[in-house]
Amino acid sequence: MQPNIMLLTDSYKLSHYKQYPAGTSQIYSYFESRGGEFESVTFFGLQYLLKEYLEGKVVSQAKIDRAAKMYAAHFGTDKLFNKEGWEYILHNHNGYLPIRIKAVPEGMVIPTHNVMLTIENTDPNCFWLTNFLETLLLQLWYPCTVATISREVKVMITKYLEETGDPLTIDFKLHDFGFRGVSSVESAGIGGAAHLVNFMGTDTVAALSFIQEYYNTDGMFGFSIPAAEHSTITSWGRENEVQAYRNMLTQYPEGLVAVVSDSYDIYNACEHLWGEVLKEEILGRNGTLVVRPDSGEPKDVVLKCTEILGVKIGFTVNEKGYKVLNPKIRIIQGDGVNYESIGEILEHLKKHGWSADNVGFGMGGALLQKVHRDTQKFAFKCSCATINGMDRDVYKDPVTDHDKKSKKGRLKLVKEDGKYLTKALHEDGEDILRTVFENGLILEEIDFEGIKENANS
Ligand code: AOY
Repeated sequence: MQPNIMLLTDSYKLSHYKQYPAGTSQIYSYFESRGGEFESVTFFGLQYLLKEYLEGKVVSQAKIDRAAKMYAAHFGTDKLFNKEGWEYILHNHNGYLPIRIKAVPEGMVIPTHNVMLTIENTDPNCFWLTNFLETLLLQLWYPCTVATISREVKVMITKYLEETGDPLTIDFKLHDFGFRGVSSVESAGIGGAAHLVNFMGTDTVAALSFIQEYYNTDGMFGFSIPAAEHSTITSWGRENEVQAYRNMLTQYPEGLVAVVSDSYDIYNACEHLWGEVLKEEILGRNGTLVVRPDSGEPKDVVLKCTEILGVKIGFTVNEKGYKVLNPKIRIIQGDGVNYESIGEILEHLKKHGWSADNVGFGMGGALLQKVHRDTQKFAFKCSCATINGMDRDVYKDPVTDHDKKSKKGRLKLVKEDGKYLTKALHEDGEDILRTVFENGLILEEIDFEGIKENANS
């Protein structure tokens, strides 16, 4: 079913058009992160929202009639829904939204507490429309938060690679395992794409078509490899575990192959099955076997597996003084992985002389689902209202929580001496915010390659 913009909001928004002061002709609002887990956030996901929900003729008489009927039943009265307002947009703007949106280019990393997006009505009769769109636009919190976490993990792993290994391997160090743990296919596409702003490894196939559909490309931005799951190992029977593993090596004779190895005893699998029975097949193979533990305390299990495989398959010491397993074998940890445990695992390996080169990570729930709007405290607030032709600063500053204080006036984002700053629109400095949407049209698009470049500079 086609989206109906009149139905994509909170119920109370329907009653707001009558609540602004008489003489209101413009409402101007902005989007920011008011702090949270990390000090900077990656802006991502707006072009998807614009293309999916806001671009073009989004108002028709049929949609108005459907919304009118819905709200009459929902509220028990047909007095609340602003039917005349929407018919005004249909008749005077051909159903195109009289709205202007300015935003930071997607992929850019901005310190919290700065303006990232502004929105205002372009027709004075449609002052009520600006904040009607808050509900939809605030959902930007999700792709921005996922891209932010993924980037912070990238920063941390890069630090360990610089100290103990090869930083050029970073693109495949964090693999997205999160599809099954998210609340919908749509969230998998959005969140999975947000991860691929920073990395190149994913098992979330929904992200691939999402990027192609909304970010102007037919390119491939996520890669994966053959990998076992428990059923493909345990279906051979407990006594045939080694045959199940050998089958993986023979079915995929070249390149990377990952094998979950904790079905019965991960340490026995590393020491005797991979480390003895199958050792020559691993060493003779033209590629890399990736052993995947999937239970236990992550930092202990990863270290112990690394130590066992080091003894059994061999290792060298790199120029940074850290041990690196024989390149025919690596480890991927996907269980219990989050920002904290990745740091613990890498620190534990380092403390015992092992390079970060030995390990990759799969992250599911902690990447795509264990996040919420307050992880980075995203907010959308009105900062300016034009009333009887005069601009008024609009803000909140609750005595009960001054962290919820909002900005005042019309805003711009500038970079001065290498630092991002939010200023009044009339002050000096080139605005980093770009007008991406005006009167129903997308004025400027970006492709996924451009987003990755922004994220990297
Ligand atoms: N995938 C790297 C490629 C993917 C996966 C997906 C939940 C992979 C496993 C692996 O090596 O082991 C969803 C759990 C695992």
